[in-house]
Amino acid sequence: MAPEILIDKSGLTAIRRKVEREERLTHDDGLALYATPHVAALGELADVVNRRKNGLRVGYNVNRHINYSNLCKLSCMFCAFAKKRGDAGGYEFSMDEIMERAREAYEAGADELHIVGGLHPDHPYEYYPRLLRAIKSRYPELHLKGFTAVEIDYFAELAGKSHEDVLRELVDAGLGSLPGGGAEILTDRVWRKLYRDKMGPDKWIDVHRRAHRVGVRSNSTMLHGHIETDAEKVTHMLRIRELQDETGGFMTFIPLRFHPENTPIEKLGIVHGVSSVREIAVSRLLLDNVPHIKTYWIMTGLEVAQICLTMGADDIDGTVVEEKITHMAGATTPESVGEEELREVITAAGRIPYRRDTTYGEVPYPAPAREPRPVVAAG
Ligand code: V47
Repeated sequence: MAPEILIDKSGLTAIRRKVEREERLTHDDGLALYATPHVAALGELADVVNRRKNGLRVGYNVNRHINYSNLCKLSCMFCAFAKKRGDAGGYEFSMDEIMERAREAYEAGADELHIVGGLHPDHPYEYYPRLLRAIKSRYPELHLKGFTAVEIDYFAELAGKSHEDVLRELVDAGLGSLPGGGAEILTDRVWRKLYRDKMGPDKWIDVHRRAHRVGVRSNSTMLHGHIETDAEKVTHMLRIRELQDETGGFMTFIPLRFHPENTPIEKLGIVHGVSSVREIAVSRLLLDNVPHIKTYWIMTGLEVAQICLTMGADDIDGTVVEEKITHMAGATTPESVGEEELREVITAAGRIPYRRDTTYGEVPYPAPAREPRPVVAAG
């Protein structure tokens, strides 16, 4: 036995060799990455891969989330956001309220709106292209990253159209890309236990495949810290890697830290910060074909997100401004952070901040001031 194997306390020597040779990691390697108690060694290895891909640059964007309504036909076990009509805490923004948020974002210099909501019980399909068109015609500067695969599938059902036709119509109305939500854990066991009335793993993958084929790029996520096993997380990531080999359409992967408060599985509690670091490092090592790994500070806190930047992540999401999905589930982070603070967090981690657009193009910093545009009533 080689001497270094004898002192391989982290269990990572064989994987380190593969990383040096830029060899693809296997499912078993993924299990070893989860098994090692040496998170610092794991993070160092992920940082090697990240620097190879992205150097020292870390992206952030100036964005705003618009969660247009939390009325939802589904009842997922991990969700505190969804409400039925008449429930306390249920809400839906009017078109004018949405336009007011778009105006604020535009005037604050944002480059992106992140638009997602529940599966609304009453809106007809036509509501969604109308919403995009209203925003995009007034604020063409804003990239509209909107609607998870779950919403796209619902719209196709409402419209009686194919996913491709719905995606093309939404792009025509102003859609720029799809966010990565709704993936949860892409295994049938977790699907059956936690989100069985929502689209399953095969369909989530298929909607993204179809989006990529019609030229719509997307993100990918993984909800961790509930009932999933390490093996299921590895399977989840390898499914994303497989689709990426086929289409190349994913821009980034984002581990999402489960927040349990006000959910039916509240008693599970919340995972510690070190889990967020591990998910970043493991995903950077396994997802060799996904260009970016994002630490979503809303769910980890800025302090843990900063550490993630030294252990595999090259993106910290954005300014966000208003966030409901995690905050209704007990998040204690602020809902908003300033651009300057994001740059400071990145710089203090020894990295070079760059302001990016949704598709990872560089945006000039500081951005030129924008002229206010008067609000007109939306149709
Ligand atoms: O789809 C739901 C998850 C997702 C909880 O693409 C929860 O750039 C934690 O996808 N605790 C929405 N998570 C968020 C999302 C996202 C966020 C930021 C950036 C991007 C991107 C995508 O949040 C949902 C679901 O997977 N979620 N409930 C909860 N209690």
